[in-house]
Amino acid sequence: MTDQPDVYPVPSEWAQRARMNAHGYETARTSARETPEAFWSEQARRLDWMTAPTRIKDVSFDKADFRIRWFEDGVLNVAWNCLDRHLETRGDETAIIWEGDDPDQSGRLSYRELHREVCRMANVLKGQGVAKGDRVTIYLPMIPAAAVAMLACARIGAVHSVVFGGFSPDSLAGRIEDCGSKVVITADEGRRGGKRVPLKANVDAALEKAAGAIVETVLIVSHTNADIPIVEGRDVRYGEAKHGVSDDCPCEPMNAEDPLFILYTSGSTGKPKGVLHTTGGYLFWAAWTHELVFDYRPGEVFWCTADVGWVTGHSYCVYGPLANGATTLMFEGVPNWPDHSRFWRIIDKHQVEIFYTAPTALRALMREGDGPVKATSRASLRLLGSVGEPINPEAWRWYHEVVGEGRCPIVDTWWQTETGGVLVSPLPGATHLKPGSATKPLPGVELELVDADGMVLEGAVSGNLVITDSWPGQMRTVWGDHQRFFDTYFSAYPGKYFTGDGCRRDEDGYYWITGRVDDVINVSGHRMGTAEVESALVLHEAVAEAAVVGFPHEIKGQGIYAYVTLNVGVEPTEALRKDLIAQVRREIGPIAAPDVIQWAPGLPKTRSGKIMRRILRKIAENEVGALGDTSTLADPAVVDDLVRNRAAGR
Ligand code: 6R9
Repeated sequence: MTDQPDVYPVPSEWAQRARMNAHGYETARTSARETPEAFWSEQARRLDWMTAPTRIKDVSFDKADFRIRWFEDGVLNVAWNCLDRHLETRGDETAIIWEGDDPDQSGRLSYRELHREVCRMANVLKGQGVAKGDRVTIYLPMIPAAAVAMLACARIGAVHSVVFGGFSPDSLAGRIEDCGSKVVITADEGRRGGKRVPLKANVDAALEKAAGAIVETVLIVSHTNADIPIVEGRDVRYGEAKHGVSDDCPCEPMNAEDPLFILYTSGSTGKPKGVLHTTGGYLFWAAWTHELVFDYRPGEVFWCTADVGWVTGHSYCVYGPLANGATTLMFEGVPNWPDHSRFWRIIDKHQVEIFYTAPTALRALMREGDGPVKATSRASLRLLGSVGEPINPEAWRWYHEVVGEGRCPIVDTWWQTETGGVLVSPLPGATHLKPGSATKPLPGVELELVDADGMVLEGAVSGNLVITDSWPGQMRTVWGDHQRFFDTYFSAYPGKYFTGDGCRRDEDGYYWITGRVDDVINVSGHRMGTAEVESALVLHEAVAEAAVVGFPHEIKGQGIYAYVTLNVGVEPTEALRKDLIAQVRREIGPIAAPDVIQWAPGLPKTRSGKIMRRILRKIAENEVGALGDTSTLADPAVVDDLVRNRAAGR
């Protein structure tokens, strides 16, 4: 493309009309920095408190007195904030628009209807013995029942753990056991791209495996009406259970620091961790950022394409929009089925104003050309958003020019499961855009770039991204392992939260996230720990050792490249390769399936036995001319072999 601008200035109508303009941004940033107590106490009034907080912020990232508490003495209920308080003003307005996988299926729930559904499910859960503080695992497709289940838990003070429907029975089992759920809420089946997902069967398989599980009840929502076996005494059909219950259910008063949910996410070591978010700070952050970043106006239709199994679905399909009384769209299907116009058709069908998706989806659609986009109108669109991984400038420009017809600002939002909501993003009325940059931190977010030794880097440089002070939406602990929380995020650079991301800051102070600097890979916007994939591979009887790295992938952003050393006497065959891929799908889920398996007679190791991933990454990236320092290798011949056989392995 020729003469593409590097900077896209804020359109003048946005500067005039948006909720926050450049002046407002500077003022808020200064207030948040200089008078945080007053600033956050004022902002937190957007929530409806049973007891308003007077103790606003109590934080220390230091080892000696490590603590993160926000709005500590405040009392509130999340379901009240997302439902009850809207009934008088917008009870009959649409809370959720549901679009099924099948384009002929869709529906709407008003705030009043959603409220009633949530109260019923809350009463059913109570009837099953669920009380404040108990954990409930939710394993559902993208149907309104998923939001209902989350809010029903919040209403009675139960802590939900949503598990993505694409995860395997094994992954589900580990998550059920780890948090000790009493109840699992699932559906007979889900639908995705015309195929059925056997959710209930997966729950059965998971519970057979989870020896330590204490699940008493499996609550089954019927969705496809598939024939499913029922385990007497354990399985309860929700459709039957809800008949006998009242649609009145009082909200449990919750302390701001009481847990709201656990969400498992991958890290560089060990099993996925249960990220814990609490009631007041999380809900505030989801609601505040939803309004500010997306410039949300009452009556608008907001569509976040993420699944509720990911944090993006928690904060921007459910909690943020509903706390703001918005209309949120939930889509069960996939962007490329029945055809590549599906997203754009949905936008026209439901007159979506704000659309929020992931770069991987955009790249996949972009490959199909402009035709499927241009076949639709998209006139309702006002603002576009991106999340999950760095968006390459080419995809950004396509999104801006073709999807948004040059009319809609793009908010490239950087954040993490751990951060609860967006931390770095343009504000559409305040920030000039640069394709590929998440631009600047929101008010109250204090970033630094540091080098490997923790030296603070000034000016236009690259380094590791850290955050020097807390924000209300920050995670509070790793479920069951507070020490791991501290060690993972606060030990690398004492007194600072380490994001795990590398980042460049340019001469205008704009931030450009360059990707993970730890052993986490980002596949289609989904986080995957290399250690998890390795564990799944070595479970196979043919495998002696495995090392997994990421490599640049045109559509997925990063792909999974596995080096596998077989046991002595085992022949590498095509069948074995398929078997290993199937094994990973079974153990973790389809999203973790390796794109490449290279047979490796040996892995490059240091003399102390550490695998040198840096070298494996270079080989996977086909940068074999730049392997760097190999002098610490125990056996350099191993590398020559891997380089020689690289092509053969793909
Ligand atoms: C919300 C979410 C977090 C990791 C994060 C970073 C990457 C997310 C990004 C981005 C560049 C963006 N990431 N948004 N990188 N630009 N706009 O995705 O949470 O699944 O926990 O992933 O995703 O590497 O550290 P999560």
